[in-house]
Amino acid sequence: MPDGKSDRIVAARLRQKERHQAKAQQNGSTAVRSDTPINRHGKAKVPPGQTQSKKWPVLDLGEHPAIDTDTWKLTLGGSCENPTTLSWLDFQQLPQMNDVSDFHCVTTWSCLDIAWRGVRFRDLAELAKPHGKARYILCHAYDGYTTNLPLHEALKEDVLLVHSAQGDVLSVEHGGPVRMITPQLYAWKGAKWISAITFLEDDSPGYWEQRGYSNLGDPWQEDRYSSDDGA
Ligand SMILES: Nc1nc2c(c(=O)[nH]1)N[C@H]1C(S)=C(S)[C@@H](COP(=O)(O)O)O[C@H]1N2
Ligand SMILES: [Mo]
Repeated sequence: MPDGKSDRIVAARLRQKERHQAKAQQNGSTAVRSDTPINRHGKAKVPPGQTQSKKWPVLDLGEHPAIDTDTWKLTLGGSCENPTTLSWLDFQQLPQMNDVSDFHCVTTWSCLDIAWRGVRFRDLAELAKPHGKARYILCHAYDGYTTNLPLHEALKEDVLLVHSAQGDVLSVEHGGPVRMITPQLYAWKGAKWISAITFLEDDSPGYWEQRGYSNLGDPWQEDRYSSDDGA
């Protein structure tokens, strides 16, 4: 994890969290207009408090690890019957899905209708066979980032580990060779440069979850920040 640079990024994002919480206290909740377009889950395509961005911003801790497909590996481990490490070739041999979904960053921008190609998390879980007691996952990335989510959220059909976006190879700045996407949750739940997924019986907060972001991050509930951390 880089020091100075990521510290400044974290400080700026925590200031934004405070501004957002102060404003939300003044305004109450943001209502969704009844004529807004809806997504495949029957929810507003642009969640409350979000603004559509035509360009896809790059947002991370400032370090873009250069992992080529020869060295990239994905390790599935923790509470599962069949811990395994996949090479790029192994990964390419799994069923490849195309999907179009939206991308919501907690800092209030949303990108709509990104065309993805990759492997469903669900298919990876089928390989690893999580134990019945496994209820959470923790995703690890090559830049040292981590993020946790409930296993049942990760198992939703549009949660993918993608290697292509908008018909092109996923660029390094957006998390190539492989990143996760979680369209139903804020985008910080999708690790760029993903390196490992650990199945857990007990929840374990990731990078932003330890720094005052909410544990679940449901954009339609504006579940952005945890309120009990005092930050
Ligand atoms: N490895 C890693 N993954 C990450 C991050 C990060 O810093 N490192 N930032 C998260 C955040 S806060 C967002 S909004 C999205 C941004 O993805 P993008 O840069 O492709 O827009 O990546 C998420 N995944
Ligand atoms: Mo984000």
